[in-house]
Amino acid sequence: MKNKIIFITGSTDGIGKACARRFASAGARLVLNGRNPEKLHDLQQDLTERYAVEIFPLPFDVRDRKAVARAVESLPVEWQAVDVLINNAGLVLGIDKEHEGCLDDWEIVIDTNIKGLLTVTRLVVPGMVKRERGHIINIGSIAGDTAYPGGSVYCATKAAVKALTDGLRIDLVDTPLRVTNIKPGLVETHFSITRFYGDKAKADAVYLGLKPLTGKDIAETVFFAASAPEHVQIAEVLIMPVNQATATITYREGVNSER
Ligand code: 8X3
Repeated sequence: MKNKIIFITGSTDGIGKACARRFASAGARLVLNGRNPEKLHDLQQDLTERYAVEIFPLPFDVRDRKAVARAVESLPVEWQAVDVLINNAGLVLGIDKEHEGCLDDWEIVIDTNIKGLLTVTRLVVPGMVKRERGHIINIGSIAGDTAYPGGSVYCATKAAVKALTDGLRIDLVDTPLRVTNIKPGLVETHFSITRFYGDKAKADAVYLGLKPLTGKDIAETVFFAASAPEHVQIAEVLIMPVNQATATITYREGVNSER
């Protein structure tokens, strides 16, 4: 991984941040995206204190097509040859039923999880095709395989990530590029706190009675896929805590096991 350029969207929290750490520890060069320039700056400082790593911070909101284009075009030539694109930026807001939820929130979720991923892919992948080298790793979800109560729109966006990942793999089949969908189950990050609009108690309840995955667990899987031999394409990985069996079935010590 030494000196490879890894471009990570949504790198200032959770899985994205854990990926930044994992690849930094392996000597990669990192293009780190996030919406908040201060958080990006703090992350850059933290990583450069711990590792011998070069970082190019790239603040933008994946929902803003023009900003994404400006940012990608602003990359200096020595940062343009991206080896691995990790499309991680994503979120969920609310746990409402499909016929009752907030359209404004859903627009944010759809624009980030689907259109944002597509925009970054559209801007970064042509360079990979030209260079005949690259790996696109999308962070999907178990939610893309099965809908669950209160997850309708989020699940739809992750089903879209699956379709976009599979479609891209088909479109790139005659190239040396690899395309991967990492589909986590329950991972304890800021994800549920955002979902519950900052209500930490409700977020904590999501992981009650079992040991959830961490961002680091997912970053290890992403790293594994990225460091496989070049002829090996890890198409999908579904990864869950040991006491989770499906999107809705878990075993929780002393707690009702259904979502
Ligand atoms: C995160 C997994 O099941 O909490 O994408 O939605 S889940």
